[in-house]
Amino acid sequence: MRAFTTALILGFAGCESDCVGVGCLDDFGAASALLHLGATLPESGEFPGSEASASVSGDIFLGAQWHVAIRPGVLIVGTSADSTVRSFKPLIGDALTEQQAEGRIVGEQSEDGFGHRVVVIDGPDGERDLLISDPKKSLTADTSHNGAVYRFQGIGDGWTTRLQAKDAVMRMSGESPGGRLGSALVVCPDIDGDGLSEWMASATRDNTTASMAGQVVLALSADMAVQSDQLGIDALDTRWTGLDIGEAAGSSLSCRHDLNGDGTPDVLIGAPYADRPTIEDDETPQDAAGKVYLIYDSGPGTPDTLSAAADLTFGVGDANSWFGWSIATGDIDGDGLNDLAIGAPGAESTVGAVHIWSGAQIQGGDIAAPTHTLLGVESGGRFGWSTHIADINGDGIGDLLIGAPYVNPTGTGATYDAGRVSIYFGSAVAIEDWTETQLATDAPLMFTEPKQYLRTGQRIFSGDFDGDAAMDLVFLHRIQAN
Ligand SMILES: [Ca+2]
Ligand SMILES: [Ca+2]
Ligand SMILES: [Ca+2]
Ligand SMILES: [Ca+2]
Repeated sequence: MRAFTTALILGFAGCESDCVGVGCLDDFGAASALLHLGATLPESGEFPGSEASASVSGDIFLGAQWHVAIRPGVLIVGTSADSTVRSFKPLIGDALTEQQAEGRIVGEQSEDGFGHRVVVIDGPDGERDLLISDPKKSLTADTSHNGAVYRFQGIGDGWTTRLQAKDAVMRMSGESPGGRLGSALVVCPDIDGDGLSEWMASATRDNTTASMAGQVVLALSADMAVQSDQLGIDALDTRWTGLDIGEAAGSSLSCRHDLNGDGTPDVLIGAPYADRPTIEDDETPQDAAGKVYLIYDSGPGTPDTLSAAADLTFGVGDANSWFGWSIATGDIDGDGLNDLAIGAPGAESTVGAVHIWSGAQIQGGDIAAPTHTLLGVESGGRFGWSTHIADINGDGIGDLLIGAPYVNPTGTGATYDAGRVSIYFGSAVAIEDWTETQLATDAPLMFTEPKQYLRTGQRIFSGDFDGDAAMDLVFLHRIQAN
């Protein structure tokens, strides 16, 4: 079956560009989302990125910046370039094109960026709802790019009709022009205690406290229940702003897991462009060293700055590390405590690094140095661009996936920006006792294919497509525009 699907997928992307190497990005302006069932993954070795259980590919109108949600038998794909979200129902072996979408939702205006993020959330009625962000939403002509988040009822497991943005049961808009609410969007398990999930969104260019400092709102289910269906972010009290000019707080968000052991999920907010003193030089802030804020008590609150609200602030590395570009949580050493991995793709002159804090160390409170650090290999590879934790082999322990989408495995133009995903299977070994496996290429399993501009690892999505214990993956690749 695998050989068959590989032939299909390679057949689709088979037309070769005349352009080779640096400067050919425009030739690869389309995208393909490749589904890999967890149960089909090998335990070790190198696995070509193009081998897939199923795929969805688009043309240049859909652009290359897709966002994907995985549900049982369903892939939901947001393509902000054409301001559309599509629902697909691929069978194993299928290589679908965008024309084969069963359902669609189109944004309010074609120049919007509707579909920038798509995430599924449990609805109050037991159905699953769909949240869609549009950071380029402009409310009026003179308030451009406030951004917005929409909620659609009951279609989180797919749909078969054509819907419009106005069919949403809720639209929340950003507070400041140019702030771009919906730059990131995630769902949190219940925090406020009513049994319903929350969601969290960022406006990374928000100017409320300082220019481009960013703002994050936590939309608690209890608060949302008393709001109108058209509201602004300022209707909600649980939100935080960056304090420093240009820190872009909310570039990454996470609220999936409890880190301090009180049973309530905790909030992590990345600000990769934040300036921060390094350990070596504790006086002078280093440009874009990056920070991650951890907030434990994120229940109903009042608007505050992140610096004041954070219980812990993480930061490792020098100027331009972009620490906090990516964040993942989960128990990767099987001790029952959730662990934290933070990507710094700019570290070591864009080689990139991922720093890991064990749950035990976080609960101890001394987080100045990480428990363990994994390093990229190639200059410019940007290891840590994506960081993801999901149990893909179904053994009950979280597995760590790290993308380095700008890796060039041969150093020639033909493999420029081919990219790589390094996969570290979680094991019942304490993180501080991990062996010297510190380089991206020491990972037991790697996904890579030597093909220019594929950018394997630029975005990693997980979810349960086939309903077994192992989580399934979707990797997003750039492909040639046709
Ligand atoms: Ca709740
Ligand atoms: Ca907690
Ligand atoms: Ca752990
Ligand atoms: Ca596992």
